[in-house]
Amino acid sequence: MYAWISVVTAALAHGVSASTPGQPLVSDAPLGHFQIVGDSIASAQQMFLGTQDKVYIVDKTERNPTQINGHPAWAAEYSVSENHGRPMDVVTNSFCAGGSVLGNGTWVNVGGNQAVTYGGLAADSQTGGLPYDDPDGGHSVRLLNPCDDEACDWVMDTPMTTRRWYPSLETLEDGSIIIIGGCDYGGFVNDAGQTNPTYEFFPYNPAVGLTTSPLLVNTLPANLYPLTWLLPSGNLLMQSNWGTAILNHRTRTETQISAMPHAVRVYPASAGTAMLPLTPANNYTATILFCGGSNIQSDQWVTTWDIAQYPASDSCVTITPDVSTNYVEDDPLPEVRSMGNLIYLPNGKLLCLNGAGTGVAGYGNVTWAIDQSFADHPVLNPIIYDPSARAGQKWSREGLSESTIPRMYHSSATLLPDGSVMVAGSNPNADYNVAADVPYKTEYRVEKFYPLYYNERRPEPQGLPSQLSYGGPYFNVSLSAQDLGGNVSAVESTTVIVIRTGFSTHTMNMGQRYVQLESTYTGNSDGSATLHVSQLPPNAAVLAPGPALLFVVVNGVPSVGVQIMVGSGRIETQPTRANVALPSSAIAKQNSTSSASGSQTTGSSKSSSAVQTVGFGVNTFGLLFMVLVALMF
Ligand SMILES: *[C@@H]1O[C@H](CO)[C@@H](O)[C@H](O)[C@H]1NC(C)=O
Ligand SMILES: *[C@@H]1O[C@H](CO)[C@@H](O)[C@H](O)[C@H]1NC(C)=O
Ligand SMILES: *[C@@H]1O[C@H](CO)[C@@H](O)[C@H](O)[C@H]1NC(C)=O
Ligand SMILES: *[C@@H]1O[C@H](CO)[C@@H](O)[C@H](O)[C@H]1NC(C)=O
Ligand SMILES: *[C@@H]1O[C@H](CO)[C@@H](O)[C@H](O)[C@H]1NC(C)=O
Ligand SMILES: *[C@@H]1O[C@H](CO)[C@@H](O)[C@H](O)[C@H]1NC(C)=O
Ligand SMILES: [Cu+2]
Repeated sequence: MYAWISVVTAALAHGVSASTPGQPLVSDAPLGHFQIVGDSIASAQQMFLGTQDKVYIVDKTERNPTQINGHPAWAAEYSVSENHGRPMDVVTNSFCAGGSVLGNGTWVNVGGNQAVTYGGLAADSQTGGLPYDDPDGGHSVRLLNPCDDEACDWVMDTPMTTRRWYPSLETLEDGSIIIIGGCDYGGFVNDAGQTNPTYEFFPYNPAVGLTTSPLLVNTLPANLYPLTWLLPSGNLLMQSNWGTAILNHRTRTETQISAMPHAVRVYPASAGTAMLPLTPANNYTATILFCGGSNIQSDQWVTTWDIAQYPASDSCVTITPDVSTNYVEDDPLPEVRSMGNLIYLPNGKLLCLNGAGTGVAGYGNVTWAIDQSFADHPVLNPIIYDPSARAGQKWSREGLSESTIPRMYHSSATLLPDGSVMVAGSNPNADYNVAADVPYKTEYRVEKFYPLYYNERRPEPQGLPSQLSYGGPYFNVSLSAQDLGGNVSAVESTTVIVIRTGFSTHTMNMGQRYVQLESTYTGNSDGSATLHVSQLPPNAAVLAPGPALLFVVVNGVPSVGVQIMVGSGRIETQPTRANVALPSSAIAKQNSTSSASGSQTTGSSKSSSAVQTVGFGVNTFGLLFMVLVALMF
């Protein structure tokens, strides 16, 4: 039976195939649970998926026991398939750096802190030397070309002209990166004496240089790591402290818009934030979700009161900046949460995990801190947000179990190609600290969270491209009858999804994005089907060029994602052209023991009457097909 299906599938496959995803390596995962799978070597303050199998971890300089080049390692490469870490050398102090990926696939990590010694105190030498040999990272630009042969490492590039501790990065539609904000020498929040309220572009253009952002000037002291998204209009949404602005990065002009309601969302309040999926149904219109954080006024960012026991916010709001400049109330979180990280699942839902019920990000030697942590009451349970659910029903914890590991300040998370979510880090300590009496230790344990679809047989779509363009000819992807669960009607709701997993740090995944490609289908009489799939919309601001994962989701179950290149693979104005019109959707009558096959066509739109007609045909013939399958066993 299975062999027969393979033959049919092979016959349908075309030459455009880059790689056909298989099944996950883990076959009996504890669904809805976290599982401890390995050791990250360095604490995962910053983390991103770089290849199909490798996750890169960047920490601040500290007394990690693993050594590299004669000093502690504060970066690592983690093999997902082997659950094994390899120490790496980021050279300078990458403490609270920012990161993103260029349109040519190179990852960039910028900024950081001065050289430190034990306890996170400033070192005498800012150019290296014992104990940590961590030159000042304030101006640093570090580049990495991810690899699967364990041969790659970070390379220092020309430094920036100003210091940036806690900068935000966002990849732009030409594959370059905007680097925004930060401060000179850090601290809990920013102050007028050390703020860097400017942005610049990488690769650096001296003719453009630095531009001052009025938003950053006006939102001290909580203006570090400003929350930033490239919008499909080509503008950027920037959110900092209680302020919001639209930045036109081409003219370098800014417009102040609505104040953020209810809570501060940026670090250290640290809400969970994400752009909701961009889909044909919403015409690729961006809505950004902010959940949790903390209601702290600008004059309250001082350490003279017990912030660690101050309850976080449960409020969620959205904004659709290309359409309206007002915030809109959304379903609140089921419990208050600071540092609850939002991670896309390929099924279009968002997983919220990590965080604390009281306090905020940050640490220090103050009497009220929990040892050094400025947060307490870790929230251990994951929750899932469904953007398509009705108001009042968006959050769910059904079938989900708690983690055993508090993950608060300096924790991170990323979606993996197999549809699980890797979670690591948490280190509200100035230096590596695993002392028994420290409640929130430096955390090296890596967990995987397994969504409820994880153990289902995954679709194995054939004919996936290795590159997507902005418009142009469509491509065909074949799904076997088995991929469709023995019911060809499943193809009607099948989606093709591109996800950029982003650069995870401080409760943000910079650059994280979910884009559904337009598709139609042809269901074949043997129960298999062909998807006809458009390229991305002819607008590189929908998804900036660079690497991303491609999934096909059948009945809510994703294929194992394959890494593809979005755009030309170069940092340049991306070529765009109209998408070629897709064939109309159609499902052929299914084979039965006696009747010959025919064909019914629905037309390209999924109008309810047309779907009903097809649905009726499929109900009958799908049932017969399944009987046939049963008989063949
Ligand atoms: C990508 O572009 C950057 C900036 O120009 C360059 O440093 C890097 O080497 C390029 N990467 C590749 C893979 O060409
Ligand atoms: C905070 O206290 C720890 C432990 O006592 C010490 O190692 C560290 O240097 C102190 N940090 C500062 C900034 O004083
Ligand atoms: C969808 O968005 C595009 C680009 O912004 C616009 O030209 C078009 O009119 C929109 N279509 C609908 C149906 O809103
Ligand atoms: C895709 O499939 C359709 C019909 O099934 C066929 O007409 C078309 O030529 C195919 N296109 C490509 C690019 O393979
Ligand atoms: C279904 O019908 C098609 C077209 O007649 C034929 O090519 C195919 O082999 C049939 N499959 C089965 C399982 O009978
Ligand atoms: C096949 O799927 C369709 C749409 O999902 C559903 O309505 C129908 O009941 C299914 N048929 C069978 C035989 O399971
Ligand atoms: Cu930090």
